[in-house]
Amino acid sequence: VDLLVVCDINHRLSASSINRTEFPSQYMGRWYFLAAAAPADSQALETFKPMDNTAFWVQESTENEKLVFRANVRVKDGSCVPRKWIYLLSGDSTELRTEGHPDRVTELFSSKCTQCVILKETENSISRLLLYSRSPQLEREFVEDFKEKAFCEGYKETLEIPQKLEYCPLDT
Ligand code: GYM
Repeated sequence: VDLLVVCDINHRLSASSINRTEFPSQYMGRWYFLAAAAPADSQALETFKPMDNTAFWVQESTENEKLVFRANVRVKDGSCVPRKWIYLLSGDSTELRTEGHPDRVTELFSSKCTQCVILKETENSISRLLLYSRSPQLEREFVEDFKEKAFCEGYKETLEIPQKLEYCPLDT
């Protein structure tokens, strides 16, 4: 963020508009990864730098309290790298755990963009914010709002996902 941001209450991360009654059904289906933020010099964004774009597909598992997250990452060299994670739901909470990553906690926050969600991933005191949208294109004000919120929460390094190449096919 290279402009002056006066941080105020509107920049705080909030989960207040997350519909807990519908949870998690409102998050099923297709998502696009648009931006990420991390503390300066944390290296937490390095993993995303070779990426051109990533589409996600979220579905209920046949097992209770589990969700299947599939992704197909378009790498800048043109290749497609499919990925899959199992997320574990915990009772009434909107907090998620990742199978195979016992120290990773994922929290959900709302975005100014109503068709978006912000995820906060924390693992061993390192955390980062991730912005996902139902649409691959987002108005500038929503990307800027994400960056301002991130900046004001101490995540001073941000990365926008370039999306210069086509999306890789997503098997559903
Ligand atoms: O390829 C790197 C990737 O972005 C790393 O991030 C993750 O592995 C987190 C999974 C992202 C899931 C995106 C789906 C959109 C959010 C839906 C929220 C679901 C809550 C039940």
